Amino acid sequence: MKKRTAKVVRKTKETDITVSLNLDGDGTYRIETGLPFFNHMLELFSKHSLIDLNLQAKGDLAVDYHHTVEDVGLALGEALNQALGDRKGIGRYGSALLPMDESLSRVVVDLGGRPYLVLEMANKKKKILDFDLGLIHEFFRAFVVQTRMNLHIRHLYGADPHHAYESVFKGLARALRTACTPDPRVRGVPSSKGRI
Ligand SMILES: [Mn+2]
Repeated sequence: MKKRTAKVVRKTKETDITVSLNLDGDGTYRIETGLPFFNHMLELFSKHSLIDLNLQAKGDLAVDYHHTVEDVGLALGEALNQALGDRKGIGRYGSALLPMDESLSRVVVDLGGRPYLVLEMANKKKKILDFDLGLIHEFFRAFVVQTRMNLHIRHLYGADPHHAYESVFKGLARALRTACTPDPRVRGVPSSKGRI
């Protein structure tokens, strides 16, 4: 099979980001964004998607965490889009119901090329330490646009914000793992239109 890897370097006045990934990996990661909670979420994502991920981001964290989180979403999405190539032979769809203690999330993915995000969190907590959880919305928005994916995330219930977001990121990992995996019965692009 053709290698499904990508490397993206994204450098602006606000952030300097390098992402390398291997879609057909075993979930090996090296992640440093300068934001421990965000690192933790991306590490879970790599581990459970089995996507090898090396992500190094240096951003203007002294201004705000916003630029770094959003730009990591852009760079990661761009890398995923590149690694998926022409998307021939993939399953295209994937979904997961993922629990983390008292939390449950439902995550549904379509790699059909049309960017869309629905994100609804039953957990309304705004912060974990000094990390504004609203930034996760910015991350996913950037991510779906660059990946060209439709992503529906619904955190159904659960009081602890750490568990809530952990179930979301693990759910994304599992759903994406299914959607990216080649299906030997799929010939060409998995769309009746003939292109994605
Ligand atoms: Mn944790």
